[in-house]
Amino acid sequence: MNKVLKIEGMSCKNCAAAVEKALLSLPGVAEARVDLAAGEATVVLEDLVGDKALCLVVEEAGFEVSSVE
Ligand SMILES: [Cu+2]
Repeated sequence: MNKVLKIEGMSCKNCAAAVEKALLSLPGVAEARVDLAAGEATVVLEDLVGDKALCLVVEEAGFEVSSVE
């Protein structure tokens, strides 16, 4: 299962890397890929992971999630 997060506040490669790292730290997240230009992160879930948990780790890393699809 894939989810796409719209993320605000990412401005460079370091931001993208920080978001990827934060998402990968969650159990159940198999892959995390950030598209910096689009302001999006795509996660591949190998387990059920709630939208709230995904938003929380991104927010803890210092960014805002505007939507999860
Ligand atoms: Cu940055």
